[in-house]
Amino acid sequence: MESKMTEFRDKVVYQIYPKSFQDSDGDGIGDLRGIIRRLDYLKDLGVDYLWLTPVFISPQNDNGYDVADYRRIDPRYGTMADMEELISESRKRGMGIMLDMVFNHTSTSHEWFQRALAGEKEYQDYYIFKEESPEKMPTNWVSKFGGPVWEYVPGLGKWYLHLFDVTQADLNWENPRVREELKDVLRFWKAKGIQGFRFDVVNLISKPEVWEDDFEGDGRRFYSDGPKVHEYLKELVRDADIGDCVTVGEMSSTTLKNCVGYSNPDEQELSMCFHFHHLKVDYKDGNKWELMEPDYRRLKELFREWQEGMQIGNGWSALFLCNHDQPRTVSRFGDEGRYWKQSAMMLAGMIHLMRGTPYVYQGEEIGMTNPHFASIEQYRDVESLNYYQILREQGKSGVEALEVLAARSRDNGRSPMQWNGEKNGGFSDGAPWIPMADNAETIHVQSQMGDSESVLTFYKKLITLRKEMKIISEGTICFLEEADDRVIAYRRNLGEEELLVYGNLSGTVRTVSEMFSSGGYQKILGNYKEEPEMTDGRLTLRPYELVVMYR
Ligand code: TEU
Repeated sequence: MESKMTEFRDKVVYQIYPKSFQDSDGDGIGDLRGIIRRLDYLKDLGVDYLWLTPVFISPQNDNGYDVADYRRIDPRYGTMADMEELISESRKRGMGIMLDMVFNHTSTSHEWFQRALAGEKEYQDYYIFKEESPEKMPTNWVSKFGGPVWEYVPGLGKWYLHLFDVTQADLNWENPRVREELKDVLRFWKAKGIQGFRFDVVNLISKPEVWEDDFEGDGRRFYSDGPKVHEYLKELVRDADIGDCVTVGEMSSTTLKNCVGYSNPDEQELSMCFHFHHLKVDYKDGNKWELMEPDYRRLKELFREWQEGMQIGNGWSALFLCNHDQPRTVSRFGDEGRYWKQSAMMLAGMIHLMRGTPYVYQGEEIGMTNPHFASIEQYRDVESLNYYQILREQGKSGVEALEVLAARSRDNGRSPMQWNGEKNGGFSDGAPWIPMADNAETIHVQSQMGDSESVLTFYKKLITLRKEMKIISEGTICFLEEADDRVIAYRRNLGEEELLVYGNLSGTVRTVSEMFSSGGYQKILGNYKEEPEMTDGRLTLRPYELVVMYR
């Protein structure tokens, strides 16, 4: 089993947000046939798995993370026949499809919830209903999207729990029937040829035994990595027989110890984890809605702590700097201007060469930036729209609130894919469901294809290198002491081989603090044509320079 559970380690996953990837029928919404049309592009990029965020029947209050039927395709995205064709066409090209399983909650439009509302006790047990007077919420917890986590249903005289939107009701994993239903969903998709699963906020599924108010925080400490989460995951993977699929769990406010448990092959839980600590280094006092420049020292410390900690525990990380919930990497940690290209490449190399499985989020491979929305009408995301109101209520002006959204909104990662210089970037013939980024005419796939110095070509090199060099997928990692906050340096080792990675996280020249003797090393990758510069036995890095040495 160990081999099955670890054989994905030299693979690369490409994340598709279908709504914004490629529209094929002119309704402004990306779809499955659009993805099929772009399969040759993805094969050429060299990725192994395509993770699709949810395409199931859904009212789309949270863009599909509110699932109303786990076995049917939402007509906005196409049909089951389209999905089957996507699976087989991908397979022909050597790529597997990974689906997104949203098992912490369902849409309140789901039949189960509707039957619960209609008074069927059996289905009320599928969710977390609490009997309390209408004046008193069961706990004081705050929803991830703002507001309370409880909603009162007058007809039933009960409150139900929703950690996310009010239309996303949390499932009751304590109920064995719920667990059986979800296993069945996995069996259904595996039988269709699905080769992997991403589990949405899966470390939130096990709720506490005692429901109490949180006077220190928003309640998350009571339900993150809950008491039975490891037990449930083991059972799910075993009974649904998905141990031979690649599986990744999205872990919200998790701990290193738990992530080791989720992903150590001996535990027979998941192949790997998404953990987010490194993506909070620009949250002031941990608050996403308070702007702050990234704390690069903290960023490096977190990489070190998690990379080395997961290695010691034989856990495995998903490597990523952005996704559909995050701002664009280059806008956040790099430079959108003069060093756009260098910074996009440096950040890519920095993350891809760590220990773990890299994820490329659509558009990242061409260095897409935040879209620079300037009015509230351009936003679509439920969280952004809620927080715009909350920020206004907290006394921020409209301009200030928009400034926060422009940096933090999840819509930053959701503007449509930029394919070419034509209408709507080649994404759609119709009006896109969300506006294009303001630089769609200059940053696009077509202009980077076949250009040996483009960001796209650099991603291809990184992906090829992973296939050619076992040290990247299997080597150990050790972070190097580095005094400069803006220089990241680490070493990979496998047998006699060694790989050194140096990245300059700034737009100014930096000198690496450790002495470097070039004995036997050769530069195998970088984002500048010139050879690395040396000053008094030390490497000097140009703005956003990445240097990868091998011996
Ligand atoms: O996200 C989980 C999650 O908690 C966050 O990334 C969240 O969007 C962020 O913390 C808010 O600031 C997953 C999905 O990736 C996301 O798109 C869904 O909205 C969410 O679960 C609910 O299903």
